[in-house]
Amino acid sequence: MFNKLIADIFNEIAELLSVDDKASKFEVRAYQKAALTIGTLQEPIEDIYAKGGKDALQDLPGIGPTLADRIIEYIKTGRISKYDELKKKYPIDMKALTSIEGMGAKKAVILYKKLGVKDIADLKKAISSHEISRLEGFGERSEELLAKGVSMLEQSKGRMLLGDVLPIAERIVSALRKSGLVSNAVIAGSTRRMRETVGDIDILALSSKQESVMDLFTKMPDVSTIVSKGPTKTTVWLKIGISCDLRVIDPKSFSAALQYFTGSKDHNIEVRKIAIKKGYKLNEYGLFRGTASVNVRSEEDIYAKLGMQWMPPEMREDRGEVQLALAHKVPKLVELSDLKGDLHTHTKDTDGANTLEEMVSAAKAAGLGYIAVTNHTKSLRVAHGMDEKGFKEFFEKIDRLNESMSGFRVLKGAEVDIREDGSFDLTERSLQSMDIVIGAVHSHFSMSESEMTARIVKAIDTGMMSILAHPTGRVIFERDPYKVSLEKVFEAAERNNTVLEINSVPNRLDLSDTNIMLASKYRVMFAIDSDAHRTSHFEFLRYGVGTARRGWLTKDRVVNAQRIDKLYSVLKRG
Ligand code: DGT
Ligand code: CA
Ligand code: CA
Repeated sequence: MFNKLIADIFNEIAELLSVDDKASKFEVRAYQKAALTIGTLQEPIEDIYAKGGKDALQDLPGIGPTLADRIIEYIKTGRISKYDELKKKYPIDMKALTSIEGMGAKKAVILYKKLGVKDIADLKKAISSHEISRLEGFGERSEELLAKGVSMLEQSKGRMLLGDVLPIAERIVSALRKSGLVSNAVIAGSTRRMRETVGDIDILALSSKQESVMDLFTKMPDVSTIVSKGPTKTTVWLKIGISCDLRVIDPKSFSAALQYFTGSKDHNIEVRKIAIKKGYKLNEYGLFRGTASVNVRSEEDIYAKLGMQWMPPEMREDRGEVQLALAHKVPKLVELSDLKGDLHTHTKDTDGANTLEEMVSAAKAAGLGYIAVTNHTKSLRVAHGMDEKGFKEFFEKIDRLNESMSGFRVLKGAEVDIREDGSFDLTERSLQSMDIVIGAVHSHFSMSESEMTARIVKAIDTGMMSILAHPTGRVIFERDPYKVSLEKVFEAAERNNTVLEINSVPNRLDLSDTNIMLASKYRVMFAIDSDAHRTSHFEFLRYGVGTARRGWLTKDRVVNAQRIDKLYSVLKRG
């Protein structure tokens, strides 16, 4: 399926055109629009072309004859000459450079033109020789920020976001299962534990046809190169940029191997100590008493023999779960199927990609019974935030939609900017008219800890805020959390009945697992939100749920696991 590849190229063409003197704004917009269309198609674009030819491509929104030709060129040759031309003019590693916080396409091109910066290595040189701070429009401050961005990027080396990894791991496992060569295939390691980032993927398979399984695995479309190939363990490098181990396990070792390779290492070490204390030996091959292997059929069996309850993989981080399991006090954690609604979504009316109606039908398809639509407010210009009048009109639209539907409800809300001084950028009257007010920090991230704490606490203490969105502001691999006293924020949330968000966007996951553990010591509730900006984003919810489970949350602590009638009382403000 070429959709994502073509959409990425179109987006990059748009970026390059936007800094090219010869291109018009119109042309830039055309590529962006087409990229959005192609990126959100359900059907492979090559199939659409195969069935309906160029006409079918031109029937897609935002695709005219020129762009249709470019798509056909890619399908036929794997290249787009327009893109090649632009790359010749600007031989810049745009993807790497713009992944740095504070670096857009425009800046990248200026740095290329003025200093010849083509990639991260060049950028590092330019930073250390202080050439950037001397450039007009840059200065010392922006050089410092770029230096910080580079170091964040380097820290991320070798790990990837769970949200990028899990769908690929699932695709590999499902191809193994469908092949008929394995009787079982499962994901283990940090991916199974839903850790927010993954170092490598670990997959276990049960099969008597080791060689055929390994042949199939190394030839999968997701594989780029073979690192090592053997009958019981094969390691490959995947195209997404991460390695993947496949182990074919002997049936009598399967449960022990699953327990072992799920980890974490620290959890395993604790469990092994208990095994030894009880006169057993536990390793990846099995559970043993002396040299005799003990018959175990599942992870539950293994833990039970050691006097322990089974623990969800998300808990296996040696954070006290072993003691809970020994005491048979493992909580029943919240599950994806417990979620009845989503309290943080956006539409096309600000910076979302889909209409209200489209978001509603996607939410229904995701099994939800309600959503709050919480568009951005006017201070957030990049997101085309709405003003009071905009919200009033939009809410009338929601009222009409609610009247026309049964069995699903749209709540009226906003993601309101918490300004530098802790005030909101909408009038109190406008906020009062909403079912939900989500407060969020979107600017001035680098305040001191006491200033940032005062800013957020002041906003919460207005009593106007139902939910605090992404409470630390971190963006994984891109931006550190802002400096803030979470204890003071959680106390304020407790005082005001303000719900804390667990934002499910894969590079946010904010609150994080450990911050959730910290927050759950306070009498506060949590909301697991998708922050969906398009219909496909409801899929993010499972990452939020995974993070909540890693923070040991039960469903009674999650507001959107409640029925809508109960929800209203929890969200009551003022
Ligand atoms: P990652 O890949 O860095 O995201 O994290 P994991 O947890 O997937 O770690 P990985 O791939 O190195 O190993 C998979 C599992 O194998 C790990 O979670 C626990 C187990 N394991 C690996 N090395 C050791 C070890 O030295 N001792 C013990 N007890 N278990 C280990
Ligand atoms: Ca791993
Ligand atoms: Ca591994």
